[in-house]
Amino acid sequence: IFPGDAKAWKAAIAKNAETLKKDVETVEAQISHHVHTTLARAPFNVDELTMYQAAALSVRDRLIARWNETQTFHTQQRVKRVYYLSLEFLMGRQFDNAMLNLGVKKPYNDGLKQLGFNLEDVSDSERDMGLGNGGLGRLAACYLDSLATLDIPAFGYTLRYQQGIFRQIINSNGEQVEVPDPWLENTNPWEIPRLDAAVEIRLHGEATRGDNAKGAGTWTGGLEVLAVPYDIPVPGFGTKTTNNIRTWSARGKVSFDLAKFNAGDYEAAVREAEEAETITRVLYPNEASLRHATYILVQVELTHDFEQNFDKGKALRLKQQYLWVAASLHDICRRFRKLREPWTAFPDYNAIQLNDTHPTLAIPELMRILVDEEGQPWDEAWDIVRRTFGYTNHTGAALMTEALERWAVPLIEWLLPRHMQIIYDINAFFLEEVEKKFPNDRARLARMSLIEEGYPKMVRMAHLAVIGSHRVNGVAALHSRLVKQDLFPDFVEMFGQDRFTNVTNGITARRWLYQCNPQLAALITQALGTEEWILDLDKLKGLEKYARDKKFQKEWASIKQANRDRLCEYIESTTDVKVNRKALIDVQVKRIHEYKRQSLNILGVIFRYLTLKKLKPEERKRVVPRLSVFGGKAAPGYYMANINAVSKTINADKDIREHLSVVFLADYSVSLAEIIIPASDLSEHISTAGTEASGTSNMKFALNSGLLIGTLDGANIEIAEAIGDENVFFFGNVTEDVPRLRRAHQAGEAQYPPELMEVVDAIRSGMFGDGGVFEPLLNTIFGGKDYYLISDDFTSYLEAQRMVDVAFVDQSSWVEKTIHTTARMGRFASDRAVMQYADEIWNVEPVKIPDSA
Ligand code: GPV
Repeated sequence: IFPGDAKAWKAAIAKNAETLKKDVETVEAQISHHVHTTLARAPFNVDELTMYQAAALSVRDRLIARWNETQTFHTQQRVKRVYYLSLEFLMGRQFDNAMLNLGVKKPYNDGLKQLGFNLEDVSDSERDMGLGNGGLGRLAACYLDSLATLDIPAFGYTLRYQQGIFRQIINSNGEQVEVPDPWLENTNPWEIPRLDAAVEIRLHGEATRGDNAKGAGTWTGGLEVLAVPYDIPVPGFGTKTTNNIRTWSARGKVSFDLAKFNAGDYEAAVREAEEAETITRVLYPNEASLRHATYILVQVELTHDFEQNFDKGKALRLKQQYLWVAASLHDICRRFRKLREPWTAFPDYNAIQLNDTHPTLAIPELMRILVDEEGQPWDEAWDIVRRTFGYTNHTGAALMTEALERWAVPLIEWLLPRHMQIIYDINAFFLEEVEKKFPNDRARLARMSLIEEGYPKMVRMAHLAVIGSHRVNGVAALHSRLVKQDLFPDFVEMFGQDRFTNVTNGITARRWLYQCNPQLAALITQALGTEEWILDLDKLKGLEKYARDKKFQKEWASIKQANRDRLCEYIESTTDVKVNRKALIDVQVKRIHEYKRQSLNILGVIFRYLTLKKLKPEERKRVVPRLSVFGGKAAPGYYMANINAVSKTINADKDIREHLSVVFLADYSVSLAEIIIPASDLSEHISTAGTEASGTSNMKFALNSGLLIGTLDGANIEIAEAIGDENVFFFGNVTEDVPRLRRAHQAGEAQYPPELMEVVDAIRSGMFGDGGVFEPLLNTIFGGKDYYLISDDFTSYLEAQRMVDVAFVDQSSWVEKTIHTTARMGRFASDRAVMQYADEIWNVEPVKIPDSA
C-alpha cells in the first residue's frame, strides 16, 4: 500500500506521530512550529490573535490526523454513512470545543501560560462560525457532535457562506442595524480547502424527456459553475471518530476564459465568474419561519434590499439550494460508485436526512442521476430514492402551513428545466396512486398535488419531501402530532401512521454544560465521582440525592452566583447599565419573532415597573429584584425599538434601578449564549401554544440549572414531564383553544384584561418616550385580531411571574428545584436523539475506529 520504501514510510509516520503527543512540551513545540513556519512570525512579534492562530492550527493537525484515520477506516470497511443535509450549521467557536473533545485542554492551558499567554484571552480571538440563523442550524451542529461521539459515520453537507449571519448593532434610536459578518477575514484554521476536488454544476440549459413517460431524459447547455469543497473536521468526545462537514463554495468555471480574455473582453470573462461566486456570498438571514409574519416589537421597513429585489433574491436562494444539493449528491454517488455495487444497494450504504425542506431538490436530483445518467428504470429509481431519504419538519404547525416552502414553477423551469419535468412526472404517477386509493375525490387530489394551482403555479416542497422519504419526523411530541393532524393529514391517510414519527430534539452536553459551565461541570463530576455523565446524560440523575443537602446547595448556588457575576460584568462592559448582582436574572434570548412573543415579556416588564412605582420604598425592598435580559436578531428590514425604549426609561429611574433593570444585549450568538445561559435563574419560552416546533434553548437553560417560564408548547411540555410540573412555571392557553380564541378576536368578542389596559395607557401617556414607536405592536394586539393571543395569555403570564417571585424568596427550595431540574434533563441529550434517528430512520450502526488504524 505504500509507494516506494515501506520501511521509510513507517518510520516517517511513527516519527510524525510524536508531534501528536499530549504532553505540554509537545504542545508548546507544535505551537512554536506554527508561529515560526506557518505564520512566519518571531516570538517578540506575537500577539493574542497570532497565538490563537498558531494554537488552533496545532489543534487542527491533531484533528486532521484523526480525520484521516476515520475516513480511511470507514472507506475500507464499506460502512453505511449518514449524510445530514442542512443549509445551516451554527457551529460557534471551535477551539475550546476541539481541545475538550480531544482531551488536550490542560496541556494547551499550561503550554500557553508558559509561553506568556492566557488561554481564555487567546480563545477570545476566535470568530464564531455563524453559518446559521437559529435553532435549526444549532441543532445540526449539536447532532454532528453527537454523531462523532457515538462513532456513527456521518457527513454534514452545507454551503460555505462568505458572510454568515449578520452582526447586529443597536443604534442610538434602539434600532437594529445589520453589518456584514467577515468571519473568514483572518482565514479559517478549522477548514481544509480541497481546491482540486471541485464539482461542475449545471444551471439553466435545455432538457428533454425520454421516449416513454418513465424513460431517460437529457439536460444540456446553460451555464456551468464550480462547487469547491472545504472540509471541517468534527471530533467526537473521547473517541477517535472524526467526521466531516463538507462546505461548498461557488466559483466561476470561466474565471480564466482565455478565449474571451484574449479577445480583449476582460470584463465578460470576469463577470460570469463573479456571478457564480455570488451564489455562496451570503447566508439568507430570514429563514422560512421568519418570513411570513408582520412584526411587532419591530416595524416593517419595506425598502430593504431583500424585499426590493424580491425575485432576484428568490432566484439566488434557489441557486444556493441546487448548487449545494447537486454537489453533495455528486459526492455521495462518486463514493458509492467506488463500491461497485448495484444501484439498488444505494440505500444500504447511504442514509440522507433532509433538515427541513431546504434540500428537497435532492429528491429530483437523485432521480435525474439514476434515470438519466445511470440508466435505472424509473420505478426502481423511485424506490431507491424513498429508501434513502428521511425528512425532518421544523415548522410550528398550528398556524404556519403558509410558511411551508414553495417555489414558483416558472422559476424552477428557468433554472432547472429537467428537474421541473421530473417533478411533474413524480406528481403524475403519485396522483395516479392517490386516485387508485381514493377514487373520484378531486378535492383530495388538489390538496395533495405537488403543484399548487394559481398564477404562477407553485411547487410544494414539503409534499415532495413527504412522498420522497421513508420517514417524516417532527421535533417534539406535540409538534409531531400537529404535523400529522394539521400539516399532512391526507398523507397520513395515504401512507399510514408508520411513515410519520417523532424525534424530540436534543442538545450536546459537551458544549452546553461541560464547555460553557466548567464550574458546574466540575461540581457534578465531583458529586457523581465520575465524568461518565458527559457521555451518558441520564447519569445526572445521581444528583437528586443532593438536592436537599445544604452544603451541596450552597456550592451549587455559589456557582450560579459566579456565572451571574460573569454575565453582569459582560453587561457592564458592553452597555451603560449598572446592574444589581443579587437580582433574579430573567432571560429571553432567541430570534426575535412575533410568534415567540418577546412582546408579552416586555409588556409584562412594564406592568412590573408600574407596580413597583406604586409601592413605597420599604415595600419595594420586599419585592424580588430583577434583571430582564433580552437578546436576539430580527429579520433584516425590521427595526427594533420597543425593548430599548422601555429599558431606557426604567434604567434611568433611580427609585427603581436596584429593583428592576432591563438590558438588550446586541449580537446574540452561540458564544454569547455560552455566557448568558449559565447565568440565568429564569428563562422565557412563551410562544403561542402550537407555534414553536420544539425550542432547544429551553433545554440548555434547564441543563444549566435555570428554571423555565413557558407555555404548553414544543419541548416545554416534555421537559416538564421529565423534571416535574412543580419545577416549571406554566401559563397560558393550550393549542386546542387557539382557533376558538382567534375566532373570538375576529368576531370582535375578545375581552382585554385591565392589567393590559393599564400598560397600554402608560405607553400612550409617553412614559417610554414617543408612544408612536409602540403603535405597530399595539396594532397587532388591538387591531381586531391579536393573532398570537397576547391579550388572552397576559393575565396568566403575570400570575406565573408572581409565582416565580414567591418561589425565589425561599432560596433553599429554589435551589432544590434547580438541582432537580439539571438532574432530570438526561433525556434531552442530542446523543439520545441521534441514537433514535440511527435506529428508527437511518438504520446505521456505530463503527469504532481501532487504535491501530
Ligand atoms: I421551519 N426552526 C428554525 O430555526 N428555522 C426554520 O426555518 C424552521 C424552524 C426551528 C424551530 O422554530 C424551533 O422550534 C426548533 O427547536 C428548531 O428549529 C430545531 O428543530
